[in-house]
Amino acid sequence: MTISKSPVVTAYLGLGSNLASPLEQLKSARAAIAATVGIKERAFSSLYHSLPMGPQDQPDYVNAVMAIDTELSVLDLLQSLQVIENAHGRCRAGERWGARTLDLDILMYGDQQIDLPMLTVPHPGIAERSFVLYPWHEIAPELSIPGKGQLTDLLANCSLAGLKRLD
Ligand code: A4P
Ligand code: MG
Repeated sequence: MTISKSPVVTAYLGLGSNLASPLEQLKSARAAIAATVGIKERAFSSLYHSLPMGPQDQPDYVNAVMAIDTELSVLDLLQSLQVIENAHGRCRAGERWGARTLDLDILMYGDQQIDLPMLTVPHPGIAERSFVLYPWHEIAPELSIPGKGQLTDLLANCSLAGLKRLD
């Protein structure tokens, strides 16, 4: 009997935090993601300071984008990321787009377009979010996003909106 290996897919993840030492949250999340069985880190962007999108009565955010190679199915990847969010004190009772210790979004998973009740990929907010597009472009300047076009073109149409690179 041959046991076939799961195919390896390149995926991109958005990381964000605006509570409880955001810089440390992102560094710790990066380590936890890279240590997950079935995930290998390919690249990690600079860290960026961003103004809050959504309710304005919350602290500024730190954001970054990570590229991974993964053998996990997209739903297993989502579940692993939610386990890591929870381990970082993520509380889901608050308002939409409210403050959070850690938010991990699947921006893209190979060339797949997924529309399920619990998962939309590519992430629907990409085109309007400078805190996603700028760090992402830093690590994947040639990327084409399924259903959305070239990352470079999305970036050209998105203002910085107060985004600042931290390192
Ligand atoms: N879900 C659907 N698609 C995805 C995906 N591609 N990746 C579902 C991850 N999750 C996805 O998410 C709610 C549900 O979305 C999950 O259970 C999953 O099944 P959540 O993280 O619990 O809730 P949320 O984050 O408050 O909602 P939402 O609409 O996903 O918000 P976003 O898009 O994550 O935005 N401002 C700055 N400057 N920087 C930020 O990072 N982030 C947010 C949250 C608001 N303002 C921000 C930032
Ligand atoms: Mg989210």
